[in-house]
Amino acid sequence: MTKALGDVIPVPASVRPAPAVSWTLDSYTSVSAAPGTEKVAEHLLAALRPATGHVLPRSDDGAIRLRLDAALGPEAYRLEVSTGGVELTGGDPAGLFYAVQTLRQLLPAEIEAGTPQDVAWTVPGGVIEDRPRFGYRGVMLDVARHFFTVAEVKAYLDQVVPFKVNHLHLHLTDDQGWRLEIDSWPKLTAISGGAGTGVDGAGPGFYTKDQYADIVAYAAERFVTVVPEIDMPGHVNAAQVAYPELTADGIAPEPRTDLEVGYSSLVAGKEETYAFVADVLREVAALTPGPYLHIGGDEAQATTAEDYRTFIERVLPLVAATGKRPVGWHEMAAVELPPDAVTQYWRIEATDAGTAGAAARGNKVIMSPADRSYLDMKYAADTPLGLDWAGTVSVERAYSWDPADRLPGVGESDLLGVAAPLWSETLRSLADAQVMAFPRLPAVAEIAWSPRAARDWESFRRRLAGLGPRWRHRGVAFHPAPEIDWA
Ligand code: IFG
Repeated sequence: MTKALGDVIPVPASVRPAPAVSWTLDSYTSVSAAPGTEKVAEHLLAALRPATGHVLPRSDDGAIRLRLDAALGPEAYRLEVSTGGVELTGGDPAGLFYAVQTLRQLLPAEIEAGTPQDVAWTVPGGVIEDRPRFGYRGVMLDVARHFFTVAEVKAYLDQVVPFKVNHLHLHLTDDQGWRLEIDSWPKLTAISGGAGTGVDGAGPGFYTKDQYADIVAYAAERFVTVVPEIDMPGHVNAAQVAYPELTADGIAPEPRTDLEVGYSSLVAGKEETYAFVADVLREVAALTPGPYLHIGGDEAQATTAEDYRTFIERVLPLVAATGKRPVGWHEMAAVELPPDAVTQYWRIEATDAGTAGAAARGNKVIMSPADRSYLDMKYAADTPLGLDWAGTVSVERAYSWDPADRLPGVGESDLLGVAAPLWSETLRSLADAQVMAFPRLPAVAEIAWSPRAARDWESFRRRLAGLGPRWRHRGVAFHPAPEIDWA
């Protein structure tokens, strides 16, 4: 049964079906890639060859045609299926990559299998014209509480890019562990990045600079920008275990593998603190082609309000000195921020004066409310993994909200976008991460990408059902949420 043209997640901005038209990929199909589309063509072939078993050679008059047209705009695309074939047009290579993601979903679910399937590869006719609502469509992976290897991070990327996600925020440091080697402060990983420094003494270790660069490159090939987070002034026990001079009394604290937060703080009044921060930010920025450096700033309960302000006001210029844009959890708005600073709202209160004040001054906001977008929240009381301090988050709850309505004083034009954090205190494997992320990540991704007016829970839950077979073909673990009539 051929899918409906609009049966895609995120739902496209404009879908004009041509019911009498369809096209079937077969052994005669070839691919024409216009100049500048070669890299995306490789992604297309990698997506289509395994399950179809066809060579899909390049040609000048292929039934599948890839081209660019800047007039469509950034990250936008046009996909036309006619009796003669499929034309994918990108406003830029990223938009063309998103056209490929949409085409994958228009093909039968078997396209996601790794071996040739005996299926009619028919796609429905018509025209899709699509473009993102927000430019920042992110996922965050906490690699500090539980460390995920390079291969696991790449696998997670492969599983989120089908939903047009374009930012990967890596939470690299916390009380339990420090996960990125810093040449000028080698004990950070030598002492606090070892195997078993995760929660419950679990987890492999840390990224060398080459491994981090490998993740960055892999993400970039999929049009995903990496946003590294060095969380401070709180969440720093691991750094202080490695370097006691970063504490008030110079005595190393005990390593911690429990779940408590809010007990550690860098010392705002010590010059060593800023020498440390400057070195770390400089090295992390040098590894990060993307525009953002995330400095955390959350849950600084062990830092006085005055010291917090002193610390943030001294660190923001250190970020600027690296040429990057500072991002921080919304507590950072306790100080007057430089114009390009971005606050990431994460809590569950109905209002937040700091964030609204920052927005009023022109600072952009990334919306990540824990009671909607935190993928580490339990689906329901009986969910084995996850936390529930923000309440439980069903698939419907993850879908049925809008970032422009979330906080008074933070409207559509104040938003940089939306991100779905996955904290890893209770996760011990990639499969654990997948069960918590899927199917709620597609819900948040549709909020980040699709026109608000095009979103509808009944439509989404029907379209979501079709992802089940695709995840099964890919071997992606997911939560078979009872409210979805899985295909
Ligand atoms: N809040 C903490 C995280 C993590 C989370 C788990 C933020 C910004 C609770 N800070 O979310 O470190 O523990 O849901």
